[in-house]
Order: sequence, then C-alpha cells, then structure tokens
Amino acid sequence: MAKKTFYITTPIYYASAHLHIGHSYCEVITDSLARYKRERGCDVFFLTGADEHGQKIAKNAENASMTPQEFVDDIAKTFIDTWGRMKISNNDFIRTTDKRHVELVQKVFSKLLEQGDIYLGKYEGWYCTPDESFWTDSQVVVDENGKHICPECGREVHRETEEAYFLNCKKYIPQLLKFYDEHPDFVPDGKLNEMINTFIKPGLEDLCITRTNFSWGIPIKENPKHVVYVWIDALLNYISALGYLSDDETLFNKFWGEESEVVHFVGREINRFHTIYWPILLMALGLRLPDHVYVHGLLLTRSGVKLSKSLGNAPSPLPLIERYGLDALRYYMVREIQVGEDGNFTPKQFVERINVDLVNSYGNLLNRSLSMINKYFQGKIPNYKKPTSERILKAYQDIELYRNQYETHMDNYDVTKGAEDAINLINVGNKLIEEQAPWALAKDSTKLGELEDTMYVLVEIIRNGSILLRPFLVDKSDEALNQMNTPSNARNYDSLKDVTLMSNVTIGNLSQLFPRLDKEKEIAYLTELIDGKEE
Ligand code: ME8
Repeated sequence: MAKKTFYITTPIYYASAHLHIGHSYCEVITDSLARYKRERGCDVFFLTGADEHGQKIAKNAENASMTPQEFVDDIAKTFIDTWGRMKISNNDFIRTTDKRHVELVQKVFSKLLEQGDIYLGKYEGWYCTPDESFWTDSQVVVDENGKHICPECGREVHRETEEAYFLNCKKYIPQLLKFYDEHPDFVPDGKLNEMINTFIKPGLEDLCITRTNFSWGIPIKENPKHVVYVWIDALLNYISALGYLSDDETLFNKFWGEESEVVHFVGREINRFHTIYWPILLMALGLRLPDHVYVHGLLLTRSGVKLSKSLGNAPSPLPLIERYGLDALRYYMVREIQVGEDGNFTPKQFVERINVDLVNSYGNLLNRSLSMINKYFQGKIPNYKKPTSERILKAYQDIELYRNQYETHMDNYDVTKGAEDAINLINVGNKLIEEQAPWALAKDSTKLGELEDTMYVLVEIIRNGSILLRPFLVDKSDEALNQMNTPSNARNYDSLKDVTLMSNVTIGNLSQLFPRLDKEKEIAYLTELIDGKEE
C-alpha cells in the first residue's frame, strides 16, 4: 500500500541561463507524478526551484554587467514564468538566495562543525568551473595534448589549492553501504552500481565543502571568508524548503517524516551528488534518507549529443508550446522516451507521436463516439445496463485491466508505461467501434440494446482514459470530459469504480481535441528549430 504523504522534488536548476526542454522534461515527469498522487488522494508536496550561487553564476552576472543578485532575480523570474506556462503544479519554489535557505545552510554547517563532521584542512586538486565540481588526480582525464579534462563534461579543469573545510565522508561509508544493502530500491534500475564502483570502491575522499576564491555563496558564520560549496548549499534545498531547523517545522515533520514517501528526481549526470553526498549529509544530521533517488535519462540531439545550457544546443519549451499546445509537448515528453533511459529528441518522432496517439487515437475516439451518440440517441448517453455481449463485457474488463496496470506503473514512477496504458485503453475503444460497427447495429431495430451498450462502454472508456491521461494532458483531458458533459461526481479518480455515473447524461458540444499536424511542414519547422541550435 502506497504511503499517503508524498514528497517529490526536481533538481534546482542553475540560474545561470534560461531553461530549455531538458529541464522541462524533468519538470513534466515530476509534475505528472505529483498530479497522479493527488488524484489518488495523497497529500503531496512538490518542490522545484533555482540554484543561484557559485562561481559560474558570478561570472555570468559580471558579463551581463549586473550584480549576482540582480542576475539571479531576473533568471528566477523566467523559471517561475516558464513553469507557470507549463502548468507545473509545484507547491513551492525554493531559491538558494532565500533567507530561509541561507539560514538553514548556516545552521547545518555550524551543527556539523560542532559535532566534528566538518573540519578545517587544505584543499589541493582540480576544479571544473562550468560543473562546479572538484576532482582528484585519479579522476581527471588527461587528453592527447596533456590537458586535464573533467571526467563528467569533458572540459578543461584547473588546479586549485586553498584552506578549506571538509565533510568527513569516510566515517559514513560503512553506514552508507549498509543502507544501500538494506534498500535495494533506493536507486531504481541498478543505477547505483556505477556510483559504488566508480566512486566508493576506489576510496571516497572527504569532500571539500567551502571556497575562498570567490564570494558569491553562503558565508559560514564561523569564518565568513569561506562560502559553502555550491553543491552542499544546493542539496540542502530539499529540507530548507520544508522549514527544517526553522521556527516552524510542521511541513518538515510531515513530508520528511518516516511515514512520508520521499523521492528525488535527478538527471543521470547528478546521480553522484544525490546518492553519495546527500545521504552522507543526512546521516550526519541524523535524518532519514529519501525512499528513492530516481535517475531519469537525458534528452539528446538527433546526433546523440546531450541538450544542454552550456553547449547552447537546446531549444526553449516556449515556442513548442506556442505552436503545438502545452499538452502535446507534455505528452510527447512522458510517452516517447522511456523514463529512465536517454532518448533523442527528433522532429519525426515528435510529429508522429502526436498524430498517432493524440489525434488518431484519443481525439478520434472522442469525436466518433460523441457524433454517434448525437446521431443515434439525440445527444443523450443511454442508460447503463449490465452487458450481455461477450465483446462489451470484455471491454469493461479491459478498462479494469488497463487501470490496474496504469496504477502499478505510476506507483513505480513509470510515466511512460502509464501513458501507454491510458492510450492502449483508448485504443480498446477504437477497436470496439470497428468490431461492433454501430452504424450497422443502428439499422437493425432488434440490436438497439447492443447499440446502447456499445455507446455506453465507449463513454466509459473515454471517461477512464481521460482521467488516466489527466496528469499528462492537463487541459485536454478535462476538455474531453467537458464535451461529454461529465457530471462532477464522475470526474475524480475514485469515481471510476462506479460504471453507472454517465447514464442519461446529455452530452455537450463537440470540437476537435487535437489538430492533425502536417507531417512535412512540422518536421521542417522542428528541424530548423533544433538544428539551428546544434553546433
Ligand atoms: O545540475 N535532458 O542544475 P542544471 C533531460 N543546479 N534532462 C535534463 C537535460 C537534458 N538534456 N539537461 C538538463 C544542476 N536536464 C544543479 C542541480 S540539485 C540539488 C542541483 C535536467 O541546471 C536534469 O534533471 O544543470 C538534470 O539533472 C538537471 O536538469 C540539471 O540542471
């Protein structure tokens, strides 16, 4: 039985530049899950935000002739605006420059310093400024020109030496390994093995967690020339937003309590921070660990390069929403690429996915079914009767089958399979129309009962399909329910168990749910949009 309280987070994206479809991808997945859990009656807290400190942001602000604070204020506004336009249903938006966050980070630092988990030492090693990451000698790659290269992003790193504070990671390794052992689903799909083999087995060093060579960060109270390393600062957002160590810890106790289901969604390039350092920090603080760190895959260009802010090859989601509608983009994101795996963002697949699933399957089923109700029953849905025909009986069974599968998939965060279940159910309706040929039944007065049953089960399929699709299609599902004039007591998830609720409802006005995309024209448009960005 799933837990009743659900806390889901996205990474907080760097406020160094504008958002692109890669960030939107993670938002849409997490938003769909948050919406699904709410549909199922869970108390949900869904968090996203902005990561606003660090050297890279200070540099970008300088280039824009702004103070870092002015710079991040501007960028954070665009984040909030974009998520508003994508109807992201986050409960809060945390900024690492928020007073509540700054205070929490300072308190955590003091607490860990006092208990001896943080100590003062000397840092010497490699630093990758674009990634804000430290690397040891054994981790950096030396290229053919003798340059030292960041093992994560492939850019050049530079040498740094300075006095710094360290987090005592070594001490927590046994506890961490024990935790991994006891919680095999902490990081689903075996994505922890690589972390253990690459970072823990060779011997995890203590982590350098303060910097003195720049000032755009959270200064520590005990020694203000040090600012907190941006990753430690950032990870703490997940608990600062809930009010941990503040005057009011109500949200924290509720959503970080043992009873709550806690899941962080992150892209695979930041797996390491969330599955090694974040657990260590939490252990040092004596707090529970998340139930899952779900590592989603990345959107790649057609040629397989990661879409990224620093490579400048990723389009904003806004022109896509403008042209295709929000739901088309959201649907494509959850459905086309299996969540958890990398996938190429390609114009052809984008256009086909929308035409096949949304136009041909969903839109058509709605349109054909309601047109027939208009034609054969003057717009009034027949009364529900227990079906006698095998085929209709089977259709009701399919509704339950797909709904159950959908729940299993969604409870396992598999939005791709969840969306597929919903569309498969819709296709049960399309197939039934072909098999039952209502136009033929309508010509035979002895088949009136069967015609009624056929129309009724089609309505039920659309109602179920729409409610299952609603976490993804945040506008169009309700639009479909409106076209059927679905009463309010038949619109929530629990109501799906009662098959009688649509009896005798007079349907509303029909309109096309999704316009068919002109394949050639849209492929050309998208190719230009994406390739224009590809280096
Ligand atoms: O790493 N495909 O921020 P960030 C899919 N501030 N998802 C993508 C993507 C792509 N091509 N590109 C980015 C940071 N993402 C830190 C996080 S959390 C405490 C701090 C998504 O702006 C994906 O979720 O680089 C990835 O992990 C995140 O954006 C990185 O965003």
